[in-house]
Amino acid sequence: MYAPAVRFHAVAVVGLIALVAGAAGAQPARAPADKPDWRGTGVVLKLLPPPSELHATRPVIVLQHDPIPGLMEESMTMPFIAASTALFRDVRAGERVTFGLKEVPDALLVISIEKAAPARR
Ligand SMILES: [Cu+2]
Repeated sequence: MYAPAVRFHAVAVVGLIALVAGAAGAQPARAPADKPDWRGTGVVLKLLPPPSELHATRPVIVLQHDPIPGLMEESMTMPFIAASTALFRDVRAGERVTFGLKEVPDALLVISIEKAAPARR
């Protein structure tokens, strides 16, 4: 069963973030609403407009992401809540993307998604 494992992973990540925030001893300076707190790269596995198996009311993107320095030091596959389904318009499952993450009180939100530039050769 795929979904329950993903849910558990999301809970574990939220716990990890709370731990990191607590260890810092102070709230990080908040970036403006449209500025990401972190930037990541990875491959889109699923784009799930609500309602989906992962969330009843919010859009979810499942990403296989590369390490995100300062946030998650390992590559992993995990779901993120997306700020809006409008973010899904220009990307498809299987594509490599860059994305912006913002920490809000109830989620680690994906606030931007762009197709990654083709690899240089
Ligand atoms: Cu992760």
